[in-house]
Amino acid sequence: MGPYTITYFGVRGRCGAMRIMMADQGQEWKEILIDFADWTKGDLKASCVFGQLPKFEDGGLVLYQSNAILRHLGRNHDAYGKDGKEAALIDMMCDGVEDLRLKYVKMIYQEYDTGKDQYIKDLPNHLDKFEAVMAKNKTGFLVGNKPSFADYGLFEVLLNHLVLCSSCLDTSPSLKSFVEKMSARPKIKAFLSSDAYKKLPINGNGKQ
Ligand code: 6SG
Repeated sequence: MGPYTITYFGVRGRCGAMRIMMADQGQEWKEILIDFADWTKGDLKASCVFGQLPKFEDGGLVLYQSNAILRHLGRNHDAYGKDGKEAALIDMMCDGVEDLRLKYVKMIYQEYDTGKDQYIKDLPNHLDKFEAVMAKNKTGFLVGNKPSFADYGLFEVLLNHLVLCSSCLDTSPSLKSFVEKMSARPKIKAFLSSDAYKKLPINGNGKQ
């Protein structure tokens, strides 16, 4: 396994969850931060399978697509359930997190000024679904009894939503407790208070 390298823009964006996951798993990684001027030259873009970042390297394995990278880390670090059934449920939750992330990203990048208030009003409808799963499982994680890659994804997207609206979890006690417990895990706590994490904006357009 490894060494791991992330190549991405200087934002949390699509790498937030994988960075938190690697930190929590005690895994070190290298960062190559790309500025937009270099990106527009086009050479790196042309070399990326889908013309996009992040790019993730695990030794000689080169991966694109942030959720594929999270899954790979799940396999490498035993964070993909205890059997096939748990793995299927974790996949399902990861896709649910992706749906929420896409709504968030659309609002941030395309309709922040006109759509933010409505987005916040609609948010309980989306968060309720995760609240129900979390409450039902009773372990403090989405599936099984330890964090999976879907938990890191959910955790990171919830952190972003708390910046958007600090009261957004007030009616979701299980999610609130999940965020508190994940934030208090020693390696996550250390990472979230590091300069490497704090210096990066959440999104590429400065909105949050
Ligand atoms: C952008 O969309 O940062 N990749 C992005 N943009 C550049 O030419 N499905 C995959 C996945 O999950 C989505 C990848 C994602 O991995 S992420 C990409 O490659 C392109 O398409 C969001 C992000 N946005 C910031 C950004 C990049 C270019 C323009 C806006 C850096 C920040 C501002 C300027 C440079 Fe900027």
